[in-house]
Amino acid sequence: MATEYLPPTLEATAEEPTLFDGTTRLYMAYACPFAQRVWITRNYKGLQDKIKLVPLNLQNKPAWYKEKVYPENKVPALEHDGKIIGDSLDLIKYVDTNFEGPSLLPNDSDKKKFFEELLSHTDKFVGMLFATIKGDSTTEAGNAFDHLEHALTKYDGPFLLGDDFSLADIAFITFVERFQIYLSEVFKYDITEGRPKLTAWIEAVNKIDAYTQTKKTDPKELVELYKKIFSAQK
Ligand SMILES: N[C@@H](CCC(=O)N[C@@H](CS)C(=O)NCC(=O)O)C(=O)O
Repeated sequence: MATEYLPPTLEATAEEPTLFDGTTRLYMAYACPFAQRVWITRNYKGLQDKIKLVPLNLQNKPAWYKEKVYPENKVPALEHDGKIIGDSLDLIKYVDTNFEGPSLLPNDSDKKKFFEELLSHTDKFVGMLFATIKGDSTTEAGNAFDHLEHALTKYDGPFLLGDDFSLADIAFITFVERFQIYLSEVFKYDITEGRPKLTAWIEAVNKIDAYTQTKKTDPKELVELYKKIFSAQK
């Protein structure tokens, strides 16, 4: 897969696009783990020419985004067929179902059921990871990664639903990417130690171009950002 040209991030002064002109746009931020889920899905399905990336500076967003595009003022949001759809977990399913390209969900009904179970666990998983930033222990994050290690035994990997990369992997990897770095930098904690399935999963996902092309996390910036979020919440 050729490396895609990534458009520049829009600041507050950026002119608004000609909204609802038939162009499908993914409003996102390169550093956002939620938006990255949809970005990976788009890439995997080969939709680089069909879904245009519109990266926003979250610290300095253009006013038209909240006023005319997405009143929740969050990313990701997708402009498609004259409407706006938000929320990353809804969006990865929407993109998989409503666009061409290889399917990211199995036909197998047991796997589909397990997929829904995994999806319903993602918020808790993410909450447990973020608890580490607020506290001074890795216990909760460790429990979250143990859960993932256990989930990977269900179909014996390498991916969460077995042999094939799917939306389930996409839902988790963007947070695993960040917390693998954060926990290593701040706590010298290696999430792969004692977790062979998780180790193999991370390796397998890192062979998927659609994912590696979205990996933009800079360790120093990440640690600074997460520490800032924590001090703002204190
Ligand atoms: N539940 C939403 C969460 C999206 C979210 O929180 N996005 C963050 C960026 S990573 C955001 O846009 N925050 C508002 C802001 O930073 O102004 C989803 O899954 O899409």
